Amino acid sequence: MSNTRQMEKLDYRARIGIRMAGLAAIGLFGWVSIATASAQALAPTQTPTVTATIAPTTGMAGMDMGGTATPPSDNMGMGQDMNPIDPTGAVTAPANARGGQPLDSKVVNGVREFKLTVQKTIWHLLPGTDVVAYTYNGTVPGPEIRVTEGERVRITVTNNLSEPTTIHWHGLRIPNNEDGAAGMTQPGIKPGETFAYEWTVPNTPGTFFYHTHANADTQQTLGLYAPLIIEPKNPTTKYDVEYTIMPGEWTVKDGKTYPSMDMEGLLPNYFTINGHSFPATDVVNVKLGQRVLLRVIGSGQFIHPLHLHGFAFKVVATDGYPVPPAAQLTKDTILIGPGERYDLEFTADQAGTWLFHCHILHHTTNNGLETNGGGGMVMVFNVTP
Ligand SMILES: [Cu+2]
Repeated sequence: MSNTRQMEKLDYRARIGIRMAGLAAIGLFGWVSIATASAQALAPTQTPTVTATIAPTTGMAGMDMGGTATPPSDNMGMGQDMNPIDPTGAVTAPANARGGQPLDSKVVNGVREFKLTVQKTIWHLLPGTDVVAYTYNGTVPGPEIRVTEGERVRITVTNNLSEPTTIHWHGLRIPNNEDGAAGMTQPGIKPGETFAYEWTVPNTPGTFFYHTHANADTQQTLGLYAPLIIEPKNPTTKYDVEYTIMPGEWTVKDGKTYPSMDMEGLLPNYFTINGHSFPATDVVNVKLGQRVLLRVIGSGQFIHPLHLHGFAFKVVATDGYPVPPAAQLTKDTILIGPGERYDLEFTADQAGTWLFHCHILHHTTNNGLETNGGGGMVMVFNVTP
């Protein structure tokens, strides 16, 4: 009997009890860690002798980054490294590099093989604004892995970062030991090491993605995410244009890159679609009357209400699974949260320069400013006769 089944058999009160116990454990652990860090901050050159008497009366005060351009350089005991990302060893991406491009593969003895290298990369959000990114094969997002249901695949990952990493195959129903959860299903892939994942593509054609599952709050926000598309063995639907959208958020201060997070001091000031901010985002050319499939993947750490000008779309799949026709909503704005996927279908029945953008309007600026009618999470569908 699986753990899940066992959990289902427990009554509600028992489950709440377990949760409370878990929270208490986390709370205790957090208190100990804060107290230790405070002692170290008070006496950095001495061995703290009376750690237990230092109470965490204002545990978050040290985290108040409001208005300061440079976060403090120490860890503050919160588990979050507040240092900027060290650019040492980063490879500079070509000026025209684009993320999410199809990854080459070859079939060896019946197994489709892909190769990924994880590395630090100087990545160009837009001309004049660079970040220190973590990348798969040098791009943000990483390259698209496109496979067909039922085939056997092997993905060989070489870690050129200075910290361990893993890859999680988000949404895929595959064996647990291939799940890529660092410290749970495998140790992190150490710097300089190579690790191979191998699994059979599940019979769930649709939109998925892959991303780091080690130190993920830093590694994923810095760019370690990429599309994973499962093609059906026998396709029934044909689209004229297909485009995948992966939001990202970036925190850049004084030219330094910090991992963007939903917390004071690390809130983002640059926003990307597929690794670029408007006006450097893609322009997708569509012919009048063509059918378009947009695959929206919640690769970022923030929610984004994405709005399409000029058209309404149908939500034809959610989280990689088809929506029955009778349940397909017609919308022009879709709220994408971290980890979610939506497949959106529309027919381009009107020519024009149509915007697709986040409707949290700070997200359509570059560090608070608009350029050429927008910024950040803005892109254009150019529909011509
Ligand atoms: Cu947004």
